[in-house]
Amino acid sequence: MHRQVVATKTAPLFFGLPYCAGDKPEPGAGSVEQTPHNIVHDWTGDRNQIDGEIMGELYSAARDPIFFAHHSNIDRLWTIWKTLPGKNRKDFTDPDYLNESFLFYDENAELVKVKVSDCLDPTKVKYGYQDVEIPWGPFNPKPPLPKKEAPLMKAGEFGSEPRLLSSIIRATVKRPTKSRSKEEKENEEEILVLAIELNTDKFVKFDVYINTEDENFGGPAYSNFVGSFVRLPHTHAKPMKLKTLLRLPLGEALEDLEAEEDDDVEVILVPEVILVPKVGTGEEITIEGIKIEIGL
Ligand SMILES: [Cu+2]
Repeated sequence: MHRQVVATKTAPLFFGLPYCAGDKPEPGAGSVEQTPHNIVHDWTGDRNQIDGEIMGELYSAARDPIFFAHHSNIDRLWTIWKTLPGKNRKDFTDPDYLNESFLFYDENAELVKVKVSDCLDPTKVKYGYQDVEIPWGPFNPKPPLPKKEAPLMKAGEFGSEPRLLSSIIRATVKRPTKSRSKEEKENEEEILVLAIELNTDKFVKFDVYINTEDENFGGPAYSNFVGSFVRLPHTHAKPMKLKTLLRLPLGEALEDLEAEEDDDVEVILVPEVILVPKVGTGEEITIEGIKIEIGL
């Protein structure tokens, strides 16, 4: 939660890349959509009934009462995100987004049109959130794996050939710049970008770590963890191959790992099939490329 909400400091990284009429679908989901949103749909669903009436299925999710608690909490996280420090924690301002409208029936059964811009300020829709402690606000990560004394083994560049993510992928990725000032880091983020191809009727999850050789990865409590990719299957539409991006902020993890002066980053992709072997075939997803860029 800390990496997905606190360390994710720009709108495109948190909400996802803008999707406009005429664009290819799913340009790249943001952290709030993937984890916590998608993964909670999966955890409260049932993968054994993947085409059943479950939380992990787009068409039936809202038939489960937990759907409404889950989505209310996602809205709450959105509000919390906007109050955290940082100049790039703002809603999108593109008029295409603000003027997009949806039709609903109100409490008098009258059809009403609601625009996105009507919903961005919770006080306008007459609700607010209780001020509660955020357990994942401060982050005291466990010590990096491995410890700083030993030089990190380099895996070598990813190369230009796509690779199936059926086992762990390691790659050395060049950083476009290093030793950035505090102000530069506040203006723009250092972003790991993965180009992905997947099958839309399959559940896909993998975790991303940096600068570790340990096979025991440790999980998200370690500073080496930078984020996850989670996509729910859409089994009621025609299955197709989909190209998308995963974009993860590296800034905070590089600080935690004292790796800000390094020329490159070791990237480790851990598919869920490795951690939970009975899930998936390991052939749901292909990584087409890995790079690091500076931006929003
Ligand atoms: Cu949802």
